[in-house]
Amino acid sequence: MLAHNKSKQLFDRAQNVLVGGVNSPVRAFRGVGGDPLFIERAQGPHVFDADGNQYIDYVQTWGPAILGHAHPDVVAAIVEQAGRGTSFGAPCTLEIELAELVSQAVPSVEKVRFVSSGTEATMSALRLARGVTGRDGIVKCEGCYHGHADSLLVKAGSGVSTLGLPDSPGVPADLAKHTYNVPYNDADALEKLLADAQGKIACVILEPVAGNMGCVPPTNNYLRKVRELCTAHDVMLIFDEVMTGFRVALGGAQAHFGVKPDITCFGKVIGGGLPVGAFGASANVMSQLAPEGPIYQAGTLSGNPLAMAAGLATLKPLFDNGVYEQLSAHATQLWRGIVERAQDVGFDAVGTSVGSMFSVFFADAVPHNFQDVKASNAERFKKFFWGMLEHGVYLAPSAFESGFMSLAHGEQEIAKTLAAAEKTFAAMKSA
Ligand code: KE4
Repeated sequence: MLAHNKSKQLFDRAQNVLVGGVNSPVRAFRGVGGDPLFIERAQGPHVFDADGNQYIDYVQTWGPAILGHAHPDVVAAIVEQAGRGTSFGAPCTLEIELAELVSQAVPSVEKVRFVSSGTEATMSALRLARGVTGRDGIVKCEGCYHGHADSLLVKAGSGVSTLGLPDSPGVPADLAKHTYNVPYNDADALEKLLADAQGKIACVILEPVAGNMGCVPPTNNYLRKVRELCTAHDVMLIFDEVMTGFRVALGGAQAHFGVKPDITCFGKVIGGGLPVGAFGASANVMSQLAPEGPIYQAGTLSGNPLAMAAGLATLKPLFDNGVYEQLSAHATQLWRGIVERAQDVGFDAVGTSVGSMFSVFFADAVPHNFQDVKASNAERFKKFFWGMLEHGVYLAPSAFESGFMSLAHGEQEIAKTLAAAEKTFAAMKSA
C-alpha cells in the first residue's frame, strides 16, 4: 500500500482553516470516499503527492495542463513576466495577443472579454444574453455544469422540462424560477420547452460535449438541432467551451462538430493553469458590453499579464500540425484498453472520448444523458479509482468527471496505465 501519511496530516491541518480542507468541493474525494491526496508538485504527465508518490495524472488540474505540467515554455513565460509585473490594472499588449489567438482559432469569436474563471465567463455570458434579448429565462441541460453562478446552480426537477428548483441554499427561488432544465441530447424536449416558454427565453447554454457527468458526447445532429431551434425561436445559443475549448480541437467543439454558437465561454486551457476565463461573440453582440454598451461586466485581474503570458505559451504549441490527432489517438487508445481489460474479467464497461477528453463508465451501454450516467455502477468506479491510485494512476475522484490526455503522455504512460488497470480489475474480481 502506498503511504499517504503526510497527506493525511496535511488534510487534518487543512480542515482547521479551509472548509472541508479544500478550496473546491470536488477535490475533497467525497465522490470516492477516503481522504484527498495533497499534491506537492507536477511535471509533464505526472503529479507527486506529499508522501513522494508519483502518479500518471489524467485530471490535469481539471483540464488546463494539455501540454503536460510545468511545460518549460509556460514556466519560462511566467517567470519572465513575473519579473516585469504580475498585474497592472491597465491594458497591456499580452491581452491583445491572446485575444487575437483565441479569435484566430475560433472565428465565431470576433471580440473577447477575459475574466478570471469559467464561472465568471458563463455568468457574464448569461448577463450578455439577457441584456441583448431583454428576456430573463435561460435553458440549461440536466447534468451540465457551468460553474457556480446562482442562475446555473439549478437542477431539473422531475419531468422533462421544468421550472428550476434551487440546487443550493442561497440561490433565491425568484431567480431559480428563470432557469429551465431539459435532458442533454433531447432536442424534442428543448423544442417543446421553447414553444411553451415562447418570448421568455434569452438563451440556451450547454456544454457541446458534456464533461461534468463524465464525457458524454452529443448524439447525431443534436447540436445542429439545438442551433436550428435557437435560431427559429430567436434565442441566443451559448456554448460553454470552458472544458472543450482547445481541448477537443483547436477551434473547440464548435469546430469539431461544425455548429456555430452566438456566444462562447472559455477557461482552463486558455490560462495554462493560471486563472483565466473568457467569453466572446460577434463584434456586434459584444458591443453591448461596457464600456462600449450598457451591459456591465468588470474584473480587477481580468487579462492580467501573468495569466496572459501563461495562456499564450500554452496555446501557441496547439497550432502545430498533428497535435489534436495525437491527443485524440492516445485518448481513444487509453479508454479502449481499459474497457477491454474490464470486459476480460466480466465487468460491463464502455468508454467515450472526443479529442483529448475521455471517460470509462461501468455500464453496458454508452450514456447519452445524466440519467444514463447515474444508472452506471458508481460503487465499481470507486473501487477502480482506488485501485488505479494504488498502482500509480491519478484519475478524477468522481464518476461524474472526465479524464484528460496531454501531449506529455506517451506510449509508456499509456502502457503503464493499462497494466495498472489489468492489476486493478484482477484484484476487484477476486475481492
Ligand atoms: P471554474 O469557475 O471552475 O473555472 O469553471 C467552471 C466551469 C464552467 N464550465 C464547465 C464546462 C466546467 O467544467 C467548469 C469547471 N469544471 C470543474 C470540473 N469539471 C472544475 C473543478 C472544480 O469545480 O474544482
